[in-house]
Amino acid sequence: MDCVFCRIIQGELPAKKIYESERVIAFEDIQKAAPVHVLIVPKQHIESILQLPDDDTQLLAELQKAIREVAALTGVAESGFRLVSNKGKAAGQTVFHLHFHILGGRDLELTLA
Ligand code: IU
Repeated sequence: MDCVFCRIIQGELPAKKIYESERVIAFEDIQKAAPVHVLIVPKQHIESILQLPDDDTQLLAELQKAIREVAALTGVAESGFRLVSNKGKAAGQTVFHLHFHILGGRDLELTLA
């Protein structure tokens, strides 16, 4: 298996876990870009947001719940946070296993790109 997030999910590589449900895991980004920088990741290998099935309502609900729980657990639910998912190299995607960045804990720049 050459997917680094699949290896984290299998427990083969370490990560600081923040939250877990049946089909979703959230762990701290290894190279934090903000005081709070957590990745929300489906356990199933899905390459990007475009491969996320829109009829998998359980997974969609678990992802939404993970966003809410991680925001609460890390204290950014009130202070504010940014939610980002990069799709493709040109957008900066470096790990080709779908993930959502939650960034917060400081004032973020207003620019989106
Ligand atoms: P991107 O959107 O694909 O660029 O985000 C990948 C993120 O995964 C990036 O912020 C890395 O720091 C992070 N990461 C990680 O947390 N642990 C790892 O072992 C590897 C990358 I490789």
